[in-house]
Formats: sequence, structure tokens, C-alpha cells
Amino acid sequence: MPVARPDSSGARIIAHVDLDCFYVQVEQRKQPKLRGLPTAVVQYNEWKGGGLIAVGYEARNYGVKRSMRGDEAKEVCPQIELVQVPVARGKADLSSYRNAGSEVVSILARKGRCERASIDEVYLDLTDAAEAMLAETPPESLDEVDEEALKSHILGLESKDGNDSKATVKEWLCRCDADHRDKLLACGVLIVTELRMQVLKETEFTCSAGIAHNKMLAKLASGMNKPAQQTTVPFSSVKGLLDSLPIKKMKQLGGKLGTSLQNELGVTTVGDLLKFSEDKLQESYGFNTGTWLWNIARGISGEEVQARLLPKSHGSGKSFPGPRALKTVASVQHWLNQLCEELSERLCSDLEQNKRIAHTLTLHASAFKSSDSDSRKKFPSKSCPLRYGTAKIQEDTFNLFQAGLREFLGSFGVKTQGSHYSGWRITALSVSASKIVPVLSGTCSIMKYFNGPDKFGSTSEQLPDNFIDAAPLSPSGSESYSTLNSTELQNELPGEQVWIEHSMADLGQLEMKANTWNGLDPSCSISKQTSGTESSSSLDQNKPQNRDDSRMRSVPIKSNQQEHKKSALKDKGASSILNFFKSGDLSCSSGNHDTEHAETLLPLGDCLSESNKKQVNIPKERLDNSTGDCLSESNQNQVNIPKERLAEAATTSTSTDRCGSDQIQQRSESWKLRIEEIDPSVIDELPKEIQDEIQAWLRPSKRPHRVKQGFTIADYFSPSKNR
Ligand code: TTP
Repeated sequence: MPVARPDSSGARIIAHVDLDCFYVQVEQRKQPKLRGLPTAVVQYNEWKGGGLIAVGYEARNYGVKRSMRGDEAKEVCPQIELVQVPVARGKADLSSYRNAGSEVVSILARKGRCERASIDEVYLDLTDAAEAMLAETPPESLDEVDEEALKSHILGLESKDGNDSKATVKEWLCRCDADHRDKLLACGVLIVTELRMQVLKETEFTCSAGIAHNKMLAKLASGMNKPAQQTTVPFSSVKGLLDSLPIKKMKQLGGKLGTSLQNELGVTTVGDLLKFSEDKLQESYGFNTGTWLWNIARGISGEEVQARLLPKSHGSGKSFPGPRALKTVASVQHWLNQLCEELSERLCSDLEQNKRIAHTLTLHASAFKSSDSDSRKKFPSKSCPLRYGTAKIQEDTFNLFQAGLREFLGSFGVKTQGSHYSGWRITALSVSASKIVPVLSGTCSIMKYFNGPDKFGSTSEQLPDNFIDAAPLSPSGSESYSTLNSTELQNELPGEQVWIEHSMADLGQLEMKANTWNGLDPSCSISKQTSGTESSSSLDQNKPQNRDDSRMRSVPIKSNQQEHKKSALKDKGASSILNFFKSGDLSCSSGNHDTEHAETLLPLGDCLSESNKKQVNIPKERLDNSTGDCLSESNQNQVNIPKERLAEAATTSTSTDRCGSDQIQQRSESWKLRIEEIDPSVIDELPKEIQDEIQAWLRPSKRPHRVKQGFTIADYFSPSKNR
């Protein structure tokens, strides 16, 4: 539902930037020989040459349209180059487009608050940059104005006295007598020109832009002159623009509301709304919508540009039209597994690059009953809390599907477990992850995510109780960039809030208890903080929330200090805490490493070693007597803990542990930890004594500090110590 927001005080300069025929440009950059040729990108579906999803401007000149299939496009433009969308796992793989979009976003974000609105669209709030330009180098002071800026379209501006349009634009941009709003807008025109040129230079992509005083007008303007052009809406031209704008062209009026305005109130253009009072519009459409309609008729919109460069959700979907509709549980499971694999990969890279975790897993499907293909009954979308790890996502998604299928068939009066009834067809599947929020407290929360079973148990039987009906399928399903609201998350899933709020001391207990790295996709390693613009920006935006609990110290995820330490450690081959815990060297290892159990967690011994050769060896007898103060020499930078100690630890494990005590005893001579792989952010969370102890390990040439008996890193992580 549209929401009326008061227009912010003072003039704002907002730009909407939209890449031109985006997928085509990406493909042309991959294959430069296609540049200048009529080109289109077609779906992964060979039927009639595949559906066109992006059409280059050269092809548009021949009359090729997105609604056509490849064969039809060839009829109107025989020389058209049809490029098939990249494919992975038997479906379209959009990652190259997503990444290309991110490249552009990182450039545009340099000048102001940036909101990624879709895979190829961005809003920018350039108010501060425009104010600064106006104060320092106002357009009227410029001798020369960039040629590209002179090609701008200024709505309502007409060439006078036979002047060519460039001269008219220059005159408009450099007017001394313009009011403050128009002067700011002129600065916006110059800034956006510069940004577009920079995008072209760095990425080879052209884009078009709209520049106005709010998002609504900027968006309307950006599509007016394409490709590679920009359009500006001065305040004085707003009325003229809206007077002639068909009501259905306005954002949020393309559907039922727009139809109702046409049918009930006889409105055909946005300007027609001016005939109605706010009271009348509120009476007809409710308080909020009524006010919103009254505002948009006047070009008023207070919607802010959100500082957000990352998507709100991730999704992976595939359709199975016509004869390709799925009709067996096995085929559905096959495709769900593919989709989940892709989703899991993207969740992992989001976690790794941006330190964000998703909370909700949702399955959407389209189906019909084979004897009733006209039925409008919908396959219910289903959601549950999201557990990380490909296998877990696959398992949960399949359970969601089965629950949905039971309900779908139940709506026809078919009482069945689904798999025993074959009269259904699936025409689309989509799996998505939403409620994505920053990791609250560095590695602590990440660890809990991977130890997911506590969240809702690992058995599929438990799943249906957790199901919630999901929101309707989002338009293209793949990625959503709308505003993230972490409060909403807390309200909707209060239980999860508890789940992620463990103190640091709980970490060891949780990990020791579960030892459940079994669900973790080995490809999903949180190995390093990448330095891409996107991730760093997102981290800036998504600061962890403060907690009162003093033991749950909030770690600024990427403070300079940590970065410094981290890079210092990187040189020694250090990686993050996740690698630290899941590294093969952390296995319950015997002479021959058992990779299957390489994910088991480490109970550290009470002992320290003075070692300049990368290992702390802890003699069995020292561990047994628990004096906690022993030192030994070693040749490797590892902590070796004997099997007796492991067995003791294993008795605290749950029955679901893969590395139970017997197995551990059989397989383990020692536990090993690479000291250089300790994540500095974890060190910072530990008590001072422990930090000193670890620092001593990291300075092998010096003798390590002795720490108070009974208060070592081992105690800190040990589940048996109730701290
Ligand atoms: P659009 O911005 O709608 O279109 P476009 O960038 O191809 O062309 P224009 O210059 O007119 O803006 O969509 C961006 C990309 O999204 C597009 O290149 C391909 C993809 N897309 C689909 O895959 N399916 C669709 O139905 C639409 C509309 C777009």
C-alpha cells in the first residue's frame, strides 16, 4: 500500500540511474565483437528460440521487442545476435549481471547516499554534494560546461531565439538569477553527468538518469530519454509533467489501485487527481492512500533514499511451463536441490563478504491439479527459520514443499501424503532467503548459525510446526532490494532473537554440545573479509546493535584496528574463526587425518607451550591433572590434546554428534589448532588474561605470560566450566 510521507524540508537533489539494456551490455562487454550489432539476450529455453529478456537499442530500431521469442526476433531482424543467458545447474545464472550491477553501484555511491533499487537501478541522494558544489564552484562560475552535461534534457525548457539546445541548456545551468532549488538542480545535473561518465570509463556501461527533487520524479524522468541520456525535472515543470502522465504509468498505480481510479473516479492522468480534495481521496481509498494520492498529484513525495547497497533477500527460481511441468516428487526434489545449492552459495558469499545472515527460508511454487488446470487455487507459499548449510536448506525446502503440496491437494479435498497421489503438476519453483540482518556480534553469531540444529531441531518431523504462510511470490524472485527492517524481524520472529543472543562464554558450550558442522557446506567458509566496495559500504550501514550484556561484547566488525591485526595475521596465513574451527587441522585427528570429522570443534587444553615452531603440545599427564599451567616445547604451532581429554569432552556432546566419544577415541591422538589461524576479532572478545596468553603464542620468540591457574583460554572455551 502506498504510504504518504511528508516532503522533507529544504530542496533535495535526487537522481535515479538506470543502466541501458543491461543484460545486453554485460554480454557485449564479454564479447566486444557484439558491440554496435543488434543483440538480444534470450532465456535458457530453446523453445522457439527462447524468450527475449533484454533487447539492445540497435535491435529495438528494427522493431525487436522483449515480448518476442528468438525466432520471431529473427524474422524482424535476421542479423540479430541472440545470446543465451549464462546457465548453471540447469537454469539461468544471473551472477555476472549481479556483479556487473555491483560494479556500477560502487561508483555511483561515491557521491552520495545510494540505494540499490534493482539489479540495474540506483537512487542517489546528491543533496550534500550539490550544496557543496554550489558553495564552492557554482555552475555560473564555470567558463566551460562539459559537453555531455549540455546534452541533458531539462523538462519545460525550450530553445529560444534559434539557439541550439546545447546553448539553451548551458544558459539554464549557469543562470545567476535562478532560485536556490534550480541552482541545486543544475549542480545535480553536473554531478550526475560526471558519475555517468565515470561509470562508462570504469565499466564500459552506459546508463540513463533522472534528476529531480524527489525519488518519484527522478524515476519518472530517467526513463524519458534513453539510452545514455539524462533528464531533469525543474520544480516549475512538475505540473506539466503530471498533467499529461497516464495514471497507470505512475509507480504503484499500474495495478488495481490505478484501475480503480480510472473506473471509479474517471481519472486518466495523474494531473486529473488535482480535481479531488484530500478528504474525498481519503474517503475513497483510506487515510494513508488518500493522502498519498493527493500528494503525488502535486509531485510531493517525501520518500527517503535509503543507504543500502545490498539486496534484502536472495532467491533462486525456475519455471516449468507446458509439457515440462514437474509431476513427480523426485523431479521436484531434484530441482529444489539445484535451487537450494545456488541459494546456499549466495548466502555464504553474503555472509563472507558482508557479514549478513538470513533468517527466513521461503518456498514458493505454482501448481495445478492435472484434472483441473483452470483452477485458480494457489500453491501455498511456506516459510520456516533458515538453517545454514546446503544440505539443511535442501532438507527444509523439501519439507516445506511437502507441507505445501498436502495443503494444496487438501484444498481439492484430496487427502494424501502427496507422494502417493500423482494428479498434480508444478509449473514453477522458487526458494528464497529473507530477513537478512548484519551479524550481531562478529563470529559469535556466525558460529551459532552454523550450529543451527538448536534452532528448530534437525528432524524433518519437527518442521511443519515451524511453518508460517509466506508472503506472495516476489516478481522475479531472484533478488529483492527493498528496505531492510531489523525491527520487523524482531517482531516477527521473537524466538530467533533469543537464539542469536548468546554470550561469548556460551560459544564454547554450544559448539562443544553440538559439534555439528555436518550441515555446513564445505564451500561456505568465512575465510576472509573481502575488501570490495560493496561489502565495506554495507558494513558501514549495518553496524551491530549494542547489547547490555557485558559478556556479549559487541565487536565492531571491521574496525581499523582489527583490519590491521587481521592483515598482519594474514601474512602468516591466518584466516577467520570459522576456518579456525572447521579447518582440517582442527579435526579429531590421528596419524591419518579423517576428513569426514574435520569439522569437529576444539576443546583447548589448559596448557600453554613456549614454542617458536608453531605448535603447543600438551602432554597427556599434564592435562589429566588439570594444573592448567604446564608448558611444553614443540615443533609445530598447534595445540595437541590427547584422546582421553577428547573423550571427556565428547561425553558432553549430544547424541547427534558425529564425533562421539567412541569415534573420537578411535580416531584421535590429538586435537590440533593452528595458532596463527586465530581470528583477531575473537581475541578481542576474550578476557585480558586470555588475550595476553594468545598474544604470547603469537610472539613465539618471547616466553608466554603465565596466566592465573584455572583461567586460561581453555577454561574460557571449556563447556565444563560454568563461567
Ligand atoms: P530493465 O531495466 O527493465 O530493462 P533493460 O535494462 O534491458 O532496458 P532499458 O534500457 O529499457 O532499461 O531490466 C533490466 C534487466 O533485467 C534486463 O536487461 C534484463 C532483466 N529483465 C528480465 O530478465 N526479465 C524481465 O522481464 C525484465 C523486465 C528485465
